[in-house]
Amino acid sequence: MKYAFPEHFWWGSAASGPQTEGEALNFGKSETIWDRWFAEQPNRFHHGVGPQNTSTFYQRWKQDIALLKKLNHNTFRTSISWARLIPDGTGEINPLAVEFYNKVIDELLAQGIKPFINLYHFDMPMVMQEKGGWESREVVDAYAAYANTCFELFGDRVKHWFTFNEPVVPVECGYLYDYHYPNVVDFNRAVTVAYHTMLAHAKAVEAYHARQDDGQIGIILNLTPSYPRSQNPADVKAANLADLMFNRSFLDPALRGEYPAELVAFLKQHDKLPICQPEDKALLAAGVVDLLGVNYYQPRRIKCRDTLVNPESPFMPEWFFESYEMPGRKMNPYRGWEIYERGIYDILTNLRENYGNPACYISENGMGVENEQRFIKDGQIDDGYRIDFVRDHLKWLHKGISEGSNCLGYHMWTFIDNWSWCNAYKNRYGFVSLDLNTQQRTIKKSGEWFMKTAAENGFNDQD
Ligand code: BGP
Repeated sequence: MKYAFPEHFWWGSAASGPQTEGEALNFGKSETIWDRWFAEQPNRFHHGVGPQNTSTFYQRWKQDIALLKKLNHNTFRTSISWARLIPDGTGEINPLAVEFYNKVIDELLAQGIKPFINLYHFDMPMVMQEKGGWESREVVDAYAAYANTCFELFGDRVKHWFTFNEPVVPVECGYLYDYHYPNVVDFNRAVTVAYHTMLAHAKAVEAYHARQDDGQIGIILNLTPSYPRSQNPADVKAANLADLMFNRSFLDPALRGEYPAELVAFLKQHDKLPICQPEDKALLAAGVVDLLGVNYYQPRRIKCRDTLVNPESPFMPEWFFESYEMPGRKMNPYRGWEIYERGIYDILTNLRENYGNPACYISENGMGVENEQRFIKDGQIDDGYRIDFVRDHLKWLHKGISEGSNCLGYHMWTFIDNWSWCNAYKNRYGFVSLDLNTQQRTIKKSGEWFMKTAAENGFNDQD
C-alpha cells in the first residue's frame, strides 16, 4: 500500500540550541541552569559529559544545513538560546549571537528549508534562575521582552515561532521529581512554575499577534496520552486526573485560552492554586496559538493506587494514581519508554474531536538507542529498527489525516545525534551519526529512508 501525504507536508526534524550549539560559555553566551548544574554536579550526567560542546553546531552550522538539505528537509526546528542572545537576561543584546542566528536562518532559507524557531528549550539563563526562574513574575516579563526582541530581529524571515518546548518537563523534572536543576520537590512551587510559564507564553503570543507579522506562533507540547489499565471507574478516574495534570494543564490554555474547570477544582480542593492576578484571565485568553506542535514518544498507562498514601510524604501527582506496566507492552529498552504507535493517532483524534481540529504537526517523535556502533555495516549505521519506528508511526499519522485531522507535518527527533540532557550521549536519536572524537557526521540508513520518503512525499509499505 502507498502512504501518500498531503501536498506541502512538512518533512524535517527538530533540535535545540542547548543540545547542539556547544560553545556554552563562549562568544558572549552566559551560563544556563545546565551549565551551572554541570559545574556543581557533573556526576548527574551520563559519563560526566556536560553541555559545553554538544554537537558543535556553532561551528558546523553550514555543513549541518547542507546535510539537512541532503535529507530533503523542507522545514527544520531549532531554538534560540536566551542566554546567548541576551546574556544578562534583560537588556543588552549580544551582537555575536545575532550574527550567528542570522547566518543560520539565512542559510536555511537559501537551502529551501523553512526555519521553525523555538524560544525556550529547558534552558533558563542562570541570571534569571537567580531571580527565581519561573517562580518569579519578573522573569515572565523578561521572557516576554526576550521573545519580542527575537521577533524584531528575525521575524522578517522566520514565519513559524514557538514559545516553549514541552513546558511541563521543567515543572516535572525541576520541581517534582529531582531529574533536573533546581532539584526541588514541591508541588506548590511546581504549580506556580507551570502557571507562570503559560503566562509567559501568553505574553509572547500576544506580542507576536500585535505585530501583525505574516507568520504563525505556537507552542510545542508533549501530549502523552493517558490510558487507564481498565474501564473500572477507579482506573478511569485515575487516568483522567493524570491527563488533567500532565496534558490538559498546558493544552487547554494553549488551545482554549483557559484552564479546565476540573483541574482548577482539583487544585482548589487541595489548596494548591497558584497566586493569580485579576489581569491573568484576559492574558491567558490572548495566548491561544495559531499552530500546535505535538511531541510524541510514549503513552502513559495509569491505574488507580493500590495502597494508601503516606500522609507525611510530599504531595505528589502519584498520590492519586500509579503508573501501570501493561503486560506485553513493546519497549524501547534503552530509554525505558513504551513504543505505542497508535498513540499518535489517538492524540490527533482527541484534537479533532475535542479541540476543534487545530492546525498541528508532529514536532518530535523518535527512538534513542544505546551503543549504536554495534550496528555499523560498511561504515554506516544500519538502523532498521528506527526505520520501522518512523514508518509505523507515520502509518497512524496517515490514518489520522485521512480521517480529517489537520496535521501538517512530521519532524523527527532528531537530525544528528545530540546531547540529551542528563543522558548526555548515551542514547542516539539522529538520522545522522556523530563521532564524538572526530565530530564526523555520517548519514544512517534511516536518514536515507527519510530522504526518499520526503522526496516522494510518502512511502510504500515495502520501502
Ligand atoms: C524531548 C525533548 C528533547 C529530547 C527528546 C529525547 O522530551 O524535547 O530535548 O531530548 O525528548 O529525550 P531524551 O533526550 O530525554 O532521551
